[in-house]
Amino acid sequence: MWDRLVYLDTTMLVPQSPTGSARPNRRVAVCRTLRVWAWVALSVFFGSFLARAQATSPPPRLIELTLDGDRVSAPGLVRTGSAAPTLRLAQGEAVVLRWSAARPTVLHLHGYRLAAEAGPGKVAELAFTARAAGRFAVETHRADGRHTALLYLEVLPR
Ligand SMILES: [Cu+2]
Repeated sequence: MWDRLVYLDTTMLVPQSPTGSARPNRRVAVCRTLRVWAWVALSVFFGSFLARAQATSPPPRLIELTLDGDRVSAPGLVRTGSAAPTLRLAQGEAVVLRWSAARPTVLHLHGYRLAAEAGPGKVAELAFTARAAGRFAVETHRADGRHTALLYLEVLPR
């Protein structure tokens, strides 16, 4: 935040007169100083507001998933027949899907455009806030080009 403030205000810190003379117009200089202080006051105000908002938001829900072949296991999965299981989230919920996989693969969450690599000794994390409601596939993308739906995320609207 301070970097941006300094960047925005470097031109204001060196008052220049509109006529280009070396001696700046006093009213212009005062006006620019007031603008700098207005920026400082606004930055402090919004900075404290942001810090308070971050302090009150709960930590993301961690969901640990294990991939064995194309079979996913995790607490809270809903299975219906042989189709890929469903994991339900509430819209607005912040989650981290932490994947362990026996074989190297890329996990791709459609709709949210998130992907991460998992494999032996490599845990993948898909971290996001479920802003978009709907049903979204999580696919495994293998090195041989095969894409398989492992899981569906259902984000239930509030
Ligand atoms: Cu995909």
